[in-house]
Amino acid sequence: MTTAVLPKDFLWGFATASYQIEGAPEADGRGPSIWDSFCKIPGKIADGSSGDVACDSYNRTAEDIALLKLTGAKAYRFSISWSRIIPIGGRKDPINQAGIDFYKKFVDDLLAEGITPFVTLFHWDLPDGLDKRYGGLLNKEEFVADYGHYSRVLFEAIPKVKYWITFNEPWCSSILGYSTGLFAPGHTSDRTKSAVGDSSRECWTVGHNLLLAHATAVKIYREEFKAKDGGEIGITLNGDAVYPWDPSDPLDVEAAERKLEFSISWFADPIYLGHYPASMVKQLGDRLPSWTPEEIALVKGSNDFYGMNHYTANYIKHKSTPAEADDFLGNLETLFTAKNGDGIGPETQSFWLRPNPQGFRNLLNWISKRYGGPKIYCTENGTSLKGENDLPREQILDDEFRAEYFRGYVDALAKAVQDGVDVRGYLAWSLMDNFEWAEGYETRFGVTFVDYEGGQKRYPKKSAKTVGPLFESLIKKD
Ligand code: GBH
Repeated sequence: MTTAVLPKDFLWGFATASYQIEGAPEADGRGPSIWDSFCKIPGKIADGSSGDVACDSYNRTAEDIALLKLTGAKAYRFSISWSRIIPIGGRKDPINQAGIDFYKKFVDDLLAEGITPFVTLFHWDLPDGLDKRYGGLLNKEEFVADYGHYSRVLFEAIPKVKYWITFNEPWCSSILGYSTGLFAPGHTSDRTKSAVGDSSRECWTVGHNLLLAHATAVKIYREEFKAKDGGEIGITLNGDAVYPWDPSDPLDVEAAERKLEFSISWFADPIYLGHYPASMVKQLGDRLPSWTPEEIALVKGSNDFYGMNHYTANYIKHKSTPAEADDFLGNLETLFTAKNGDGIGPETQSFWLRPNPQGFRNLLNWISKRYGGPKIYCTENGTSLKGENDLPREQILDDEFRAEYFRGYVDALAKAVQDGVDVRGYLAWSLMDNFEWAEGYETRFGVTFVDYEGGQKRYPKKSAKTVGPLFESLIKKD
Protein backbone atom coordinates (compact mmCIF):
# COMPACT_ATOMS: atom_id res chain seq x y z
CA MET A 1 0.00 0.00 0.00
CA THR A 2 1.25 3.46 -0.89
CA THR A 3 1.04 6.28 1.60
CA ALA A 4 0.52 9.82 0.36
CA VAL A 5 3.71 11.51 1.56
CA LEU A 6 4.20 14.29 -0.97
CA PRO A 7 2.86 17.82 -0.41
CA LYS A 8 -0.39 18.81 -2.17
CA ASP A 9 1.37 21.28 -4.44
CA PHE A 10 4.15 18.86 -5.47
CA LEU A 11 5.04 19.51 -9.12
CA TRP A 12 5.84 16.62 -11.41
CA GLY A 13 6.37 16.53 -15.13
CA PHE A 14 9.02 16.22 -17.81
CA ALA A 15 12.12 18.03 -19.02
CA THR A 16 13.91 18.88 -22.28
CA ALA A 17 16.52 21.37 -23.53
CA SER A 18 16.54 23.78 -26.47
CA TYR A 19 19.36 22.43 -28.64
CA GLN A 20 18.21 18.86 -28.06
CA ILE A 21 14.66 19.36 -29.37
CA GLU A 22 14.10 22.61 -31.24
CA GLY A 23 15.80 22.31 -34.62
CA ALA A 24 15.11 25.37 -36.83
CA PRO A 25 18.60 26.82 -36.35
CA GLU A 26 17.99 29.72 -38.70
CA ALA A 27 14.35 30.48 -37.98
CA ASP A 28 13.30 34.00 -37.00
CA GLY A 29 16.80 35.39 -36.68
CA ARG A 30 18.47 32.78 -34.44
CA GLY A 31 22.27 32.96 -34.41
CA PRO A 32 24.65 29.98 -34.17
CA SER A 33 25.58 28.44 -30.82
CA ILE A 34 28.78 26.60 -29.90
CA TRP A 35 26.88 23.34 -30.45
CA ASP A 36 26.10 24.24 -34.07
CA SER A 37 29.84 24.69 -34.62
CA PHE A 38 30.87 21.65 -32.59
CA CYS A 39 28.57 19.30 -34.51
CA LYS A 40 30.30 20.33 -37.73
CA ILE A 41 33.67 18.99 -36.53
CA PRO A 42 34.08 15.44 -37.88
CA GLY A 43 34.20 12.78 -35.19
CA LYS A 44 32.59 14.77 -32.39
CA ILE A 45 29.07 13.31 -32.67
CA ALA A 46 28.74 9.50 -32.76
CA ASP A 47 26.40 9.35 -35.76
CA GLY A 48 27.69 12.54 -37.40
CA SER A 49 24.38 14.26 -36.69
CA SER A 50 23.46 17.65 -35.23
CA GLY A 51 20.49 19.45 -33.69
CA ASP A 52 19.56 20.98 -37.07
CA VAL A 53 16.19 19.24 -37.14
CA ALA A 54 16.06 17.22 -33.88
CA CYS A 55 12.40 16.97 -32.79
CA ASP A 56 11.48 20.11 -34.75
CA SER A 57 9.91 21.39 -31.55
CA TYR A 58 10.33 25.00 -32.65
CA ASN A 59 7.55 24.28 -35.15
CA ARG A 60 5.58 21.82 -33.00
CA THR A 61 4.89 23.47 -29.67
CA ALA A 62 1.23 22.47 -29.87
CA GLU A 63 2.17 18.80 -30.32
CA ASP A 64 4.54 18.96 -27.36
CA ILE A 65 1.90 20.52 -25.15
CA ALA A 66 -0.59 17.84 -26.28
CA LEU A 67 1.96 15.20 -25.20
CA LEU A 68 2.31 16.83 -21.80
CA LYS A 69 -1.47 16.83 -21.41
CA LEU A 70 -1.63 13.17 -22.31
CA THR A 71 0.78 12.35 -19.48
CA GLY A 72 -1.14 14.56 -17.06
CA ALA A 73 2.01 16.55 -16.28
CA LYS A 74 1.72 19.51 -13.93
CA ALA A 75 5.09 21.02 -14.90
CA TYR A 76 7.41 21.23 -17.89
CA ARG A 77 11.08 22.13 -17.79
CA PHE A 78 12.54 23.48 -21.03
CA SER A 79 15.48 25.73 -21.82
CA ILE A 80 15.78 28.95 -23.75
CA SER A 81 18.22 29.25 -26.62
CA TRP A 82 20.30 32.37 -25.87
CA SER A 83 21.02 32.55 -29.61
CA ARG A 84 17.33 33.14 -30.33
CA ILE A 85 17.15 36.02 -27.82
CA ILE A 86 20.45 37.78 -28.60
CA PRO A 87 21.78 36.13 -31.78
CA ILE A 88 25.38 37.29 -31.37
CA GLY A 89 25.06 37.09 -27.62
CA GLY A 90 26.55 40.19 -25.97
CA ARG A 91 25.09 43.07 -24.01
CA LYS A 92 25.73 45.55 -26.83
CA ASP A 93 24.39 43.23 -29.55
CA PRO A 94 20.85 43.48 -30.96
CA ILE A 95 17.98 41.77 -29.15
CA ASN A 96 15.75 39.57 -31.32
CA GLN A 97 12.10 40.24 -30.51
CA ALA A 98 10.92 37.25 -32.58
CA GLY A 99 12.88 34.92 -30.29
CA ILE A 100 11.43 36.50 -27.17
CA ASP A 101 7.90 36.27 -28.61
CA PHE A 102 8.33 32.55 -29.33
CA TYR A 103 9.11 31.67 -25.69
CA LYS A 104 6.61 34.16 -24.32
CA LYS A 105 3.82 32.53 -26.30
CA PHE A 106 5.02 29.08 -25.30
CA VAL A 107 4.82 30.04 -21.63
CA ASP A 108 1.32 31.45 -22.14
CA ASP A 109 0.25 28.26 -23.93
CA LEU A 110 1.59 26.06 -21.12
CA LEU A 111 -0.11 28.14 -18.46
CA ALA A 112 -3.39 28.03 -20.39
CA GLU A 113 -3.25 24.24 -19.98
CA GLY A 114 -2.41 24.46 -16.29
CA ILE A 115 1.21 23.38 -16.80
CA THR A 116 3.84 25.19 -14.71
CA PRO A 117 6.96 26.19 -16.67
CA PHE A 118 10.43 25.60 -15.23
CA VAL A 119 12.75 27.62 -17.43
CA THR A 120 16.45 26.92 -17.79
CA LEU A 121 18.34 29.98 -19.03
CA PHE A 122 21.41 28.04 -20.13
CA HIS A 123 21.55 24.38 -21.11
CA TRP A 124 25.03 24.46 -22.74
CA ASP A 125 24.21 26.26 -26.03
CA LEU A 126 26.30 29.42 -25.66
CA PRO A 127 26.06 31.86 -28.59
CA ASP A 128 29.01 31.10 -30.82
CA GLY A 129 29.66 34.83 -31.20
CA LEU A 130 30.75 35.05 -27.56
CA ASP A 131 33.13 32.12 -27.86
CA LYS A 132 34.71 33.68 -30.93
CA ARG A 133 34.72 37.23 -29.56
CA TYR A 134 36.34 36.69 -26.18
CA GLY A 135 36.66 33.00 -25.33
CA GLY A 136 33.15 32.50 -23.96
CA LEU A 137 32.99 30.94 -20.50
CA LEU A 138 36.72 31.46 -19.93
CA ASN A 139 36.36 35.24 -19.86
CA LYS A 140 35.12 36.19 -16.40
CA GLU A 141 34.34 39.89 -16.83
CA GLU A 142 32.73 39.67 -20.25
CA PHE A 143 30.83 36.42 -19.74
CA VAL A 144 29.39 37.36 -16.36
CA ALA A 145 28.23 40.76 -17.66
CA ASP A 146 26.73 39.29 -20.83
CA TYR A 147 24.95 36.51 -18.96
CA GLY A 148 23.55 39.03 -16.47
CA HIS A 149 22.23 41.11 -19.34
CA TYR A 150 20.72 38.09 -21.12
CA SER A 151 18.99 36.91 -17.96
CA ARG A 152 17.60 40.39 -17.21
CA VAL A 153 16.12 40.58 -20.73
CA LEU A 154 14.20 37.35 -20.03
CA PHE A 155 13.13 38.19 -16.47
CA GLU A 156 11.71 41.42 -17.90
CA ALA A 157 10.07 39.77 -20.92
CA ILE A 158 8.44 36.73 -19.28
CA PRO A 159 7.34 37.66 -15.75
CA LYS A 160 4.85 34.77 -15.69
CA VAL A 161 7.72 32.31 -15.23
CA LYS A 162 7.93 31.47 -11.51
CA TYR A 163 10.77 28.92 -11.61
CA TRP A 164 14.05 30.03 -13.17
CA ILE A 165 17.10 27.79 -13.45
CA THR A 166 20.30 29.72 -14.16
CA PHE A 167 22.54 26.92 -15.41
CA ASN A 168 22.10 23.25 -16.22
CA GLU A 169 24.97 21.14 -14.87
CA PRO A 170 27.91 23.56 -14.76
CA TRP A 171 30.06 20.45 -14.14
CA CYS A 172 29.38 19.31 -17.70
CA SER A 173 30.06 22.72 -19.25
CA SER A 174 33.36 22.85 -17.34
CA ILE A 175 34.67 19.28 -17.43
CA LEU A 176 33.24 17.99 -20.70
CA GLY A 177 33.66 21.34 -22.47
CA TYR A 178 37.13 22.25 -21.17
CA SER A 179 38.87 19.11 -19.89
CA THR A 180 37.83 15.96 -21.75
CA GLY A 181 36.63 17.89 -24.80
CA LEU A 182 33.65 15.57 -25.23
CA PHE A 183 31.25 18.55 -25.36
CA ALA A 184 31.37 21.97 -27.05
CA PRO A 185 33.57 23.90 -27.32
CA GLY A 186 35.79 20.79 -27.09
CA HIS A 187 38.84 22.16 -25.29
CA THR A 188 41.26 19.52 -23.98
CA SER A 189 44.95 18.89 -23.46
CA ASP A 190 44.49 15.68 -25.42
CA ARG A 191 45.94 16.82 -28.75
CA THR A 192 44.50 13.79 -30.55
CA LYS A 193 41.05 15.23 -29.91
CA SER A 194 41.45 18.97 -30.24
CA ALA A 195 43.96 21.69 -30.97
CA VAL A 196 43.26 23.82 -27.91
CA GLY A 197 43.01 23.78 -24.16
CA ASP A 198 44.73 23.02 -20.88
CA SER A 199 42.77 20.34 -19.06
CA SER A 200 44.60 20.98 -15.81
CA ARG A 201 43.33 24.55 -15.51
CA GLU A 202 40.60 25.76 -17.85
CA CYS A 203 37.76 23.70 -16.36
CA TRP A 204 38.32 25.16 -12.88
CA THR A 205 38.30 28.70 -14.27
CA VAL A 206 35.10 28.00 -16.17
CA GLY A 207 33.41 26.56 -13.06
CA HIS A 208 34.32 29.69 -11.11
CA ASN A 209 32.96 31.96 -13.85
CA LEU A 210 29.72 29.97 -14.08
CA LEU A 211 29.19 30.35 -10.33
CA LEU A 212 29.70 34.11 -10.63
CA ALA A 213 27.33 34.35 -13.60
CA HIS A 214 24.73 32.30 -11.71
CA ALA A 215 25.01 34.52 -8.64
CA THR A 216 24.85 37.68 -10.77
CA ALA A 217 21.57 36.57 -12.38
CA VAL A 218 20.17 35.67 -8.95
CA LYS A 219 21.10 39.12 -7.60
CA ILE A 220 19.39 40.78 -10.58
CA TYR A 221 16.27 38.67 -10.11
CA ARG A 222 16.10 39.29 -6.38
CA GLU A 223 16.72 43.03 -6.61
CA GLU A 224 14.66 43.89 -9.67
CA PHE A 225 11.98 41.22 -10.16
CA LYS A 226 11.32 38.91 -7.25
CA ALA A 227 9.17 41.30 -5.22
CA LYS A 228 6.76 41.98 -8.07
CA ASP A 229 6.87 38.62 -9.88
CA GLY A 230 7.17 36.32 -6.88
CA GLY A 231 9.26 33.63 -8.55
CA GLU A 232 12.17 31.48 -7.38
CA ILE A 233 15.60 30.98 -8.89
CA GLY A 234 18.30 28.34 -8.48
CA ILE A 235 20.95 26.31 -10.24
CA THR A 236 20.74 22.67 -11.40
CA LEU A 237 23.66 20.40 -10.50
CA ASN A 238 24.35 16.88 -11.70
CA GLY A 239 25.59 14.26 -9.26
CA ASP A 240 25.83 10.47 -9.27
CA ALA A 241 25.42 8.47 -6.07
CA VAL A 242 28.45 6.72 -4.55
CA TYR A 243 29.25 3.56 -2.62
CA PRO A 244 32.75 2.74 -1.37
CA TRP A 245 34.18 -0.16 -3.41
CA ASP A 246 35.37 -1.74 -0.16
CA PRO A 247 33.20 -0.38 2.66
CA SER A 248 35.70 -1.64 5.23
CA ASP A 249 38.54 0.43 3.73
CA PRO A 250 38.50 3.97 5.17
CA LEU A 251 40.37 5.21 2.07
CA ASP A 252 37.52 4.07 -0.18
CA VAL A 253 34.98 5.61 2.18
CA GLU A 254 36.90 8.89 2.01
CA ALA A 255 37.24 8.65 -1.79
CA ALA A 256 33.47 8.17 -2.15
CA GLU A 257 32.90 11.37 -0.20
CA ARG A 258 35.53 13.12 -2.32
CA LYS A 259 33.74 12.08 -5.49
CA LEU A 260 30.61 13.89 -4.28
CA GLU A 261 32.69 16.92 -3.37
CA PHE A 262 34.37 17.13 -6.80
CA SER A 263 31.03 16.84 -8.61
CA ILE A 264 28.39 18.45 -6.38
CA SER A 265 30.16 20.45 -3.68
CA TRP A 266 32.44 22.20 -6.22
CA PHE A 267 29.34 24.33 -6.92
CA ALA A 268 27.06 23.74 -3.94
CA ASP A 269 29.64 24.48 -1.20
CA PRO A 270 30.32 28.03 -2.47
CA ILE A 271 26.57 28.61 -2.87
CA TYR A 272 25.50 27.22 0.52
CA LEU A 273 28.65 27.37 2.65
CA GLY A 274 30.73 30.15 1.11
CA HIS A 275 33.89 28.25 0.12
CA TYR A 276 35.24 25.47 -2.10
CA PRO A 277 35.54 21.99 -0.51
CA ALA A 278 38.84 21.43 1.31
CA SER A 279 39.50 18.25 -0.69
CA MET A 280 39.51 20.24 -3.95
CA VAL A 281 41.70 23.02 -2.58
CA LYS A 282 44.12 20.36 -1.37
CA GLN A 283 44.35 18.49 -4.67
CA LEU A 284 44.16 21.41 -7.10
CA GLY A 285 46.11 24.10 -5.25
CA ASP A 286 46.23 27.38 -7.14
CA ARG A 287 44.67 25.82 -10.23
CA LEU A 288 41.36 26.28 -8.40
CA PRO A 289 40.64 30.04 -8.53
CA SER A 290 40.30 31.71 -5.15
CA TRP A 291 37.36 33.87 -4.12
CA THR A 292 37.70 37.58 -3.50
CA PRO A 293 35.57 38.70 -0.54
CA GLU A 294 33.19 40.50 -2.94
CA GLU A 295 32.80 37.44 -5.15
CA ILE A 296 32.01 35.02 -2.37
CA ALA A 297 29.60 37.47 -0.75
CA LEU A 298 27.73 37.43 -4.06
CA VAL A 299 27.76 33.65 -4.44
CA LYS A 300 26.97 32.59 -0.87
CA GLY A 301 23.23 32.22 -0.39
CA SER A 302 22.42 32.47 -4.10
CA ASN A 303 19.90 29.62 -4.35
CA ASP A 304 16.16 29.74 -3.66
CA PHE A 305 16.08 26.00 -4.38
CA TYR A 306 18.47 23.20 -5.22
CA GLY A 307 17.96 21.75 -8.73
CA MET A 308 19.09 18.12 -8.75
CA ASN A 309 19.78 16.08 -11.87
CA HIS A 310 20.31 12.45 -11.01
CA TYR A 311 20.60 9.22 -12.99
CA THR A 312 23.02 6.65 -11.62
CA ALA A 313 25.56 5.44 -9.06
CA ASN A 314 29.14 4.11 -8.92
CA TYR A 315 31.37 2.12 -6.61
CA ILE A 316 34.37 4.26 -5.70
CA LYS A 317 37.89 2.99 -5.22
CA HIS A 318 40.68 5.30 -4.02
CA LYS A 319 43.93 5.61 -5.98
CA SER A 320 47.18 5.36 -4.06
CA THR A 321 49.25 7.23 -6.66
CA PRO A 322 49.40 11.06 -6.70
CA ALA A 323 46.60 12.76 -8.68
CA GLU A 324 47.31 13.49 -12.36
CA ALA A 325 47.27 17.15 -13.42
CA ASP A 326 44.15 16.58 -15.52
CA ASP A 327 42.28 14.54 -12.89
CA PHE A 328 38.82 15.96 -12.18
CA LEU A 329 37.24 13.13 -10.18
CA GLY A 330 39.22 13.42 -6.95
CA ASN A 331 41.94 10.83 -7.61
CA LEU A 332 39.74 7.76 -7.64
CA GLU A 333 38.24 5.12 -9.89
CA THR A 334 34.55 4.66 -10.64
CA LEU A 335 33.31 1.07 -11.04
CA PHE A 336 30.07 -0.82 -11.58
CA THR A 337 31.09 -3.80 -9.44
CA ALA A 338 31.93 -3.78 -5.74
CA LYS A 339 34.75 -5.73 -4.07
CA ASN A 340 32.27 -8.37 -2.89
CA GLY A 341 31.05 -8.85 -6.47
CA ASP A 342 27.79 -6.87 -6.13
CA GLY A 343 26.76 -5.22 -9.40
CA ILE A 344 25.35 -1.71 -9.15
CA GLY A 345 22.50 -2.13 -11.63
CA PRO A 346 21.57 -3.30 -15.13
CA GLU A 347 23.24 -1.98 -18.28
CA THR A 348 21.59 0.74 -20.36
CA GLN A 349 22.47 2.28 -23.72
CA SER A 350 24.59 4.92 -21.90
CA PHE A 351 28.05 3.77 -20.82
CA TRP A 352 27.78 5.87 -17.65
CA LEU A 353 24.28 4.88 -16.56
CA ARG A 354 23.19 1.92 -14.39
CA PRO A 355 19.93 2.25 -12.47
CA ASN A 356 20.27 2.14 -8.68
CA PRO A 357 17.26 3.75 -6.96
CA GLN A 358 18.70 3.37 -3.45
CA GLY A 359 21.48 5.72 -4.52
CA PHE A 360 18.90 8.43 -5.25
CA ARG A 361 17.50 8.18 -1.72
CA ASN A 362 21.01 8.21 -0.23
CA LEU A 363 22.08 11.22 -2.26
CA LEU A 364 18.93 13.21 -1.49
CA ASN A 365 19.72 12.66 2.19
CA TRP A 366 23.36 13.63 1.72
CA ILE A 367 22.49 16.90 -0.07
CA SER A 368 19.82 17.74 2.46
CA LYS A 369 22.16 17.17 5.39
CA ARG A 370 25.20 18.98 3.98
CA TYR A 371 23.26 22.04 2.84
CA GLY A 372 20.84 22.56 5.72
CA GLY A 373 17.67 21.02 4.30
CA PRO A 374 17.17 23.12 1.14
CA LYS A 375 14.04 22.91 -0.95
CA ILE A 376 14.92 20.44 -3.71
CA TYR A 377 13.47 20.06 -7.20
CA CYS A 378 14.66 16.98 -9.03
CA THR A 379 15.05 18.63 -12.43
CA GLU A 380 16.12 15.48 -14.35
CA ASN A 381 15.93 11.73 -13.83
CA GLY A 382 15.52 9.02 -16.40
CA THR A 383 17.20 6.29 -18.40
CA SER A 384 18.16 5.03 -21.82
CA LEU A 385 17.58 1.38 -22.67
CA LYS A 386 20.16 -0.98 -24.04
CA GLY A 387 19.58 -1.59 -27.75
CA GLU A 388 16.31 0.38 -27.78
CA ASN A 389 17.06 2.07 -31.09
CA ASP A 390 17.37 -1.29 -32.88
CA LEU A 391 14.13 -2.82 -31.58
CA PRO A 392 10.95 -3.09 -33.66
CA ARG A 393 8.59 -0.16 -33.10
CA GLU A 394 6.05 -2.09 -30.96
CA GLN A 395 8.80 -3.09 -28.57
CA ILE A 396 10.16 0.42 -28.33
CA LEU A 397 6.72 1.62 -27.34
CA ASP A 398 6.49 -1.08 -24.68
CA ASP A 399 9.42 0.24 -22.60
CA GLU A 400 8.90 -1.74 -19.41
CA PHE A 401 12.58 -1.21 -18.43
CA ARG A 402 12.09 2.57 -18.37
CA ALA A 403 8.73 2.24 -16.58
CA GLU A 404 10.43 0.08 -13.94
CA TYR A 405 13.23 2.66 -13.62
CA PHE A 406 10.66 5.33 -12.79
CA ARG A 407 8.86 3.05 -10.30
CA GLY A 408 12.11 2.49 -8.46
CA TYR A 409 13.27 6.10 -8.48
CA VAL A 410 9.90 7.60 -7.55
CA ASP A 411 9.67 5.14 -4.66
CA ALA A 412 13.17 6.18 -3.55
CA LEU A 413 12.11 9.84 -3.73
CA ALA A 414 9.06 9.13 -1.54
CA LYS A 415 11.28 7.34 0.98
CA ALA A 416 13.68 10.28 1.06
CA VAL A 417 10.75 12.60 1.78
CA GLN A 418 9.82 10.31 4.67
CA ASP A 419 13.43 10.57 5.82
CA GLY A 420 12.82 14.33 6.05
CA VAL A 421 14.22 15.60 2.74
CA ASP A 422 12.29 18.59 1.37
CA VAL A 423 11.58 17.51 -2.22
CA ARG A 424 9.00 19.75 -3.95
CA GLY A 425 9.04 18.55 -7.53
CA TYR A 426 10.26 16.04 -10.08
CA LEU A 427 10.87 16.42 -13.82
CA ALA A 428 11.62 13.21 -15.68
CA TRP A 429 14.17 13.24 -18.49
CA SER A 430 12.82 13.35 -21.08
CA LEU A 431 9.42 14.23 -22.55
CA MET A 432 10.65 12.78 -25.84
CA ASP A 433 13.64 11.19 -27.56
CA ASN A 434 16.01 13.92 -28.65
CA PHE A 435 19.54 14.89 -29.72
CA GLU A 436 21.66 13.17 -27.07
CA TRP A 437 24.71 15.44 -27.48
CA ALA A 438 27.90 13.54 -28.42
CA GLU A 439 25.81 10.36 -28.82
CA GLY A 440 23.58 11.89 -31.47
CA TYR A 441 20.26 10.12 -32.06
CA GLU A 442 21.38 6.57 -31.26
CA THR A 443 20.54 6.93 -27.58
CA ARG A 444 16.94 7.59 -26.62
CA PHE A 445 15.79 8.98 -23.25
CA GLY A 446 12.20 9.85 -24.11
CA VAL A 447 8.93 8.65 -22.68
CA THR A 448 7.81 9.47 -26.21
CA PHE A 449 9.30 7.88 -29.33
CA VAL A 450 10.24 10.42 -32.00
CA ASP A 451 10.28 9.01 -35.53
CA TYR A 452 13.26 10.82 -37.07
CA GLU A 453 12.67 9.08 -40.40
CA GLY A 454 8.94 9.71 -40.32
CA GLY A 455 8.62 13.47 -40.13
CA GLN A 456 9.43 13.74 -36.41
CA LYS A 457 6.07 12.24 -35.50
CA ARG A 458 5.69 11.49 -31.78
CA TYR A 459 4.45 8.18 -30.31
CA PRO A 460 4.02 7.93 -26.53
CA LYS A 461 5.74 4.91 -24.97
CA LYS A 462 4.38 2.94 -22.02
CA SER A 463 6.52 5.03 -19.64
CA ALA A 464 4.69 8.21 -20.70
CA LYS A 465 1.69 6.88 -18.80
CA THR A 466 3.65 5.38 -15.90
CA VAL A 467 5.05 8.49 -14.24
CA GLY A 468 1.78 10.35 -13.55
CA PRO A 469 -0.09 7.62 -11.64
CA LEU A 470 3.02 7.03 -9.47
CA PHE A 471 2.93 10.62 -8.29
CA GLU A 472 -0.82 10.95 -8.07
CA SER A 473 -0.94 8.12 -5.55
CA LEU A 474 1.83 9.74 -3.48
CA ILE A 475 0.49 13.31 -3.39
CA LYS A 476 -1.70 14.30 -0.44
CA LYS A 477 -5.20 15.15 -1.50
CA ASP A 478 -6.05 17.83 1.07
C1 GBH B 1 21.91 15.18 -18.53
O1 GBH B 1 23.18 15.11 -17.96
C2 GBH B 1 21.76 16.39 -19.42
O2 GBH B 1 21.38 17.52 -18.67
C3 GBH B 1 20.79 16.17 -20.56
O3 GBH B 1 20.89 17.22 -21.47
C4 GBH B 1 21.05 14.82 -21.20
O4 GBH B 1 20.26 14.58 -22.32
C5 GBH B 1 20.81 13.76 -20.15
O5 GBH B 1 21.72 13.95 -19.11
C6 GBH B 1 21.00 12.32 -20.64
O6 GBH B 1 22.33 12.10 -20.96
O7 GBH B 1 31.95 11.34 -19.78
O8 GBH B 1 32.35 9.64 -18.12
O9 GBH B 1 32.45 11.95 -17.51
C7 GBH B 1 23.39 13.91 -17.24
C8 GBH B 1 24.64 13.88 -16.44
C9 GBH B 1 26.94 13.85 -16.45
C10 GBH B 1 25.80 12.20 -17.70
C11 GBH B 1 28.20 13.53 -17.21
C12 GBH B 1 27.03 11.87 -18.48
C13 GBH B 1 29.38 11.97 -18.51
C14 GBH B 1 30.15 10.84 -17.96
N1 GBH B 1 25.78 13.56 -17.25
N2 GBH B 1 28.20 12.17 -17.69
S1 GBH B 1 31.84 10.98 -18.35
